Formats: sequence, C-alpha cells, structure tokens
Amino acid sequence: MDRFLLSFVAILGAVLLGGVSAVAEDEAPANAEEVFTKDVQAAGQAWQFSGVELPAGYTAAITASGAWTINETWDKKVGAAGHPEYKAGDAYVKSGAGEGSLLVRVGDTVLSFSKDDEVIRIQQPGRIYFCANDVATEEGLKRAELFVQGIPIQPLKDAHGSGFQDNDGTLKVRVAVTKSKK
Ligand SMILES: [Ca+2]
Repeated sequence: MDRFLLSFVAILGAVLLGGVSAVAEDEAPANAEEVFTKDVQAAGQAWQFSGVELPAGYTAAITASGAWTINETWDKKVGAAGHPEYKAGDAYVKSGAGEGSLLVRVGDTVLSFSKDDEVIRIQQPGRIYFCANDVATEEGLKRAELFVQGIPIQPLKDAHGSGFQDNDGTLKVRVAVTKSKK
C-alpha cells in the first residue's frame, strides 16, 4: 500500500513539474531579448565584428551612444550620426551618409545612422559588423590588422588624406536580439 502511494506521488510530481516547465518554455522565448555590446573604434579601418551572427527569424535592434573624434580639424566630437553638415564624398566607405557616422553591415548591405538616437533594425541573417564612415587609405589598411575579427577595408584608388589615422575614441553600440514577430 505504501509502495503504491509513493509511486503515485512520484507520478503526480512528475506531471506537475512537466506542466510547469512547459508553461515556462512557452512564455520565456516569445519576448526574450539578448543584448550584446561592442565598443567600435573610430580608428579601425575594418569592419569590426559585433559578436552577433543573426539567425533567420530574429531581429536585431541597434542603438549607439557616446562620441568619437573623426577629423582633427573639426571643433567637436560627433555621435553615431556623424557630422551634421558634412556628407561623405565618393572616397568614403559609404558616400552620401554623414562623415564620421556609424555604419552597420550585414552581408552586402551597409546602413548608416542618420540620427544619434536612431534605432536601426535588421532582419537579414548574418554577421553584424560596424565601422566609422571615413576615407579608406593605404596607411589605414596597414593598421587594420589591429582589429581582431575585423574585415579590413581596402582603399579606393587615389584615396588620400588622413582617413582613419586621425580618428580617436569609441562608440558604445548595443545590439538587442529578439525573435521576429510573425
Ligand atoms: Ca579621419
């Protein structure tokens, strides 16, 4: 009789535990958010790996804070949107975006911040990289190997000027990954 009762309690316990864990599994991942941060170096003429390889079916919400030095002749540091008045010319990594803006790359797609407090959302699967928008030069390429896990950015022919060499500081970039809403 005692043995029977013990077995019954054991089974009941297993059923209850099973039920609880099933509920937790259903609730947890739906809104779960995983956050990664990366200090992106202004001086790096390389696509700097965020640490995030976005799987299919997930969304990355990217925000940035802080300010970096992009051109020593400017009288100020700039944030993720780069210089408010200077738009990048053809020799820049991304022409048309703000000089010194934060660039985001996944696959062959390159996006730029146009406001310091913008949220850039990515759903394209793949590794997410960052870089400052500046002129890629031969000199900058020599220093690109300093950036572990980065993809060096080849200079355009005839690219000249101080490029990444006069850059300093970092932006703190936050990548929040969630399951995409169906
Ligand atoms: Ca520069």
